Amino acid sequence: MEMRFPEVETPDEASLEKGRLLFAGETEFLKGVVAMSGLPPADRVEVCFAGRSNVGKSSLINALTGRKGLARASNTPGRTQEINFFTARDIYVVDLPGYGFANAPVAVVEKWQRLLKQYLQGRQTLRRVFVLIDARHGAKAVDEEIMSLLDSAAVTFQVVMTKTDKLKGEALKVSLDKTRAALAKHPAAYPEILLTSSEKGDGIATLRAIIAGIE
Ligand SMILES: Nc1nc2c(ncn2[C@@H]2O[C@H](COP(=O)(O)OP(=O)(O)OP(=O)(O)O)[C@@H](O)[C@H]2O)c(=O)[nH]1
Ligand SMILES: [Mg+2]
Repeated sequence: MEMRFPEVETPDEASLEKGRLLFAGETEFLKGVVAMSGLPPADRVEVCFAGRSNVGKSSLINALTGRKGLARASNTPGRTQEINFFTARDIYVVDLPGYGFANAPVAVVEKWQRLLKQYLQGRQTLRRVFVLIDARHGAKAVDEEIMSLLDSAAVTFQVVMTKTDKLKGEALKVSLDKTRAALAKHPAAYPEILLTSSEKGDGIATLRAIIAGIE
């Protein structure tokens, strides 16, 4: 049977408005966590952004909230070094350290990776993991590893292609098709793929609506 992974269609007006409202208030930084014991109480819906270092996780959170400096983004891979919790009205939005290459000592990177995996597998209220993939590079071995981990833990994830402003039409389509093919092997994958550009704002309203629709 052929499996299809469609792109996300534009949500209806009511969903877009719900998404806009979710991020229209002050999104606050709550805390940065370096150990499982530091996690805030699991008492509300939580979504997180995972992906390789430099893929654009922090930039995407800034784009969602419309606040450029909220999550620290940087050209230096490995910028985000803690599990950072933000509160958008009644939900937690979580920025994660990148996996894969990071400009930090090996022992430090291993410590983050351990924490990251514990968090992804063991957080009861984590409703959806957004797995960010650079539209130019596609899914790499480390992405496959994280997606398999999420399959095993039965945590639903949805792929978000980032930096789509860096690719033109046909190249973007090729990258999207490859990513679809990679997703076919992952039972925990949400079927629709999001195309975003934090730089240009593409896909941001849609992502807000998706997050607002998660219960
Ligand atoms: N052109 C373009 N550049 C982007 C986009 N999103 C992020 N970037 C750039 O990519 C670099 C990395 O962005 P970050 O948001 O810090 O990436 P990250 O995934 O949080 O990285 P780590 O915290 O190191 O894991 C920065 O220089 C951003 O300006 C985008 O949509 N388009
Ligand atoms: Mg970051």
